[in-house]
Amino acid sequence: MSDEPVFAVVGHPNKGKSSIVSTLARDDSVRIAPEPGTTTTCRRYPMKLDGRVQYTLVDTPGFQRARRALAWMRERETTAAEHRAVVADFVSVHRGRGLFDDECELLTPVLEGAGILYVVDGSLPYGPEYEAEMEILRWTGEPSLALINPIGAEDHVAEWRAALAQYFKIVRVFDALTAPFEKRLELLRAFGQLKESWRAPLDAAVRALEDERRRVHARVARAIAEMLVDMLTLSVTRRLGVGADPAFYQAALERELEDALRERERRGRAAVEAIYGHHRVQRSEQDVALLHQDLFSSEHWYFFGLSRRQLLTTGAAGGAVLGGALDVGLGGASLLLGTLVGATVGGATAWLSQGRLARARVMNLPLGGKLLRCGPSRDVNFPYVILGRALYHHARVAGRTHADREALSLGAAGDAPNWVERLASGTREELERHFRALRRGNAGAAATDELASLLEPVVAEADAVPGGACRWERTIAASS
Ligand SMILES: Nc1nc2c(ncn2[C@@H]2O[C@H](COP(=O)(O)OP(=O)(O)OP(=O)(O)O)[C@@H](O)[C@H]2O)c(=O)[nH]1
Ligand SMILES: [Mg+2]
Repeated sequence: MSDEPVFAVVGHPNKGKSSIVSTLARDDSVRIAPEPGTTTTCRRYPMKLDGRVQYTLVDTPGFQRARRALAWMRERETTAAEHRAVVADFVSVHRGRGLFDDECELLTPVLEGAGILYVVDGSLPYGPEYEAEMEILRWTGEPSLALINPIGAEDHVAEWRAALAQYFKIVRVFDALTAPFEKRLELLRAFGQLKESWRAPLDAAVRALEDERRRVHARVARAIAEMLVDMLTLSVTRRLGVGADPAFYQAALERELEDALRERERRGRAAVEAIYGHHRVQRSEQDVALLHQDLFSSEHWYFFGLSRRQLLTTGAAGGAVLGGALDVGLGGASLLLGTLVGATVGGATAWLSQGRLARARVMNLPLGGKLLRCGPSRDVNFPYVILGRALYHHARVAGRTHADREALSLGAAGDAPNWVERLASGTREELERHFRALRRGNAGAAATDELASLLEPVVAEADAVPGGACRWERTIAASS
């Protein structure tokens, strides 16, 4: 086989083998469940980055009858030099015959040259029943490392270390569910110590992951910047008939704006999760609410899709243009209308300013009405609420392993301001300048670019807190 590092994750059932595969392969499609016996066949999970497979993890079923399997092997034991051949015989004799299916399945990738990652639960006491498993693995002669994955609250790590050290050169504690990024890299470096030819590819994998993390921060910053610009410039409109009372429609329009903002925010959340390779996150988050403010702009007259101001501008350019604009608005059937208004354009400007043109009827249809606009939000705090929520979400996602299948609960809205308070004062001033520009309606591509580069170090910092997002949460809990 090639020298691409391949590791078989093996052990007793239900000790977090699949969780480790999921976290290290960064793949949230790996099946993980509280019941033992979840994984029944081997499956390879290549970790691809920069267009190539950096390393591969093989998920395996747990040992079921390790003692009986070892007894069979011992009966055929001659010298240590033959151990591996006896294990290979065991697999070829028992494959597909029912009794030792799981043992055959999990030993196959090891006999094909995969490194062994032996997983135990450090929250349960050590017991001799594991010795047969470790002995069989030792007989294969493949490079191996033991991982103590503490699933529960009790701490039996010391006794596990003492036992494992007799079988494995390298023993590490690794919490599959919460291991922060740095800890994952550290483990990959340890894998590189197992076999000389794996060192270089695993060092390269670590570097590739570090480089990618920086690119990820830039992409997250951009996703948040795009969402901010969209949400801060979002408005909804409704065309009302000439006699309609706008007050009657305001509540519905406000709800429409809130729904549109929430939808935009949800898309932003999913985009950030996807950047980190999380495609199946169930998220619960309090909906963003509009702050109390004057969301409704004064009513405009509309005239076939053009605001009064547009019409006035167009009208000033001459009757032909106004006639043309109407043709665009009405399609071919408006020839009559175009001529009609084109001819009277001198008076149209005056008509428009009084809303009279909108009231005019052609073939019994009104020519226009009132345009009611809700949004964008002008509240000075609103951008910080959105940003705070986004940074909080990001830190939680950045610190999340792919083995974590719990719903992502983003807690109370009160968490968000803490995140903004952490911003350096210089950054806050710069942000305020951008938010002011957005309130003035300056939302071009350059605005998004600038905002994205301003947010990049903020995003990176949230990810670099030792202990990951969980530490941040504890700080938030303590300070609130
Ligand atoms: N709290 C906690 N739970 C974990 C950890 N690792 C695994 N679990 C949980 O333990 C259960 C079993 O995890 P799996 O990864 O499916 O274990 P497995 O060894 O692959 O199990 P089988 O395929 O059935 O042999 C799941 O409910 C996991 O969420 C951990 O580090 N901490
Ligand atoms: Mg499994």
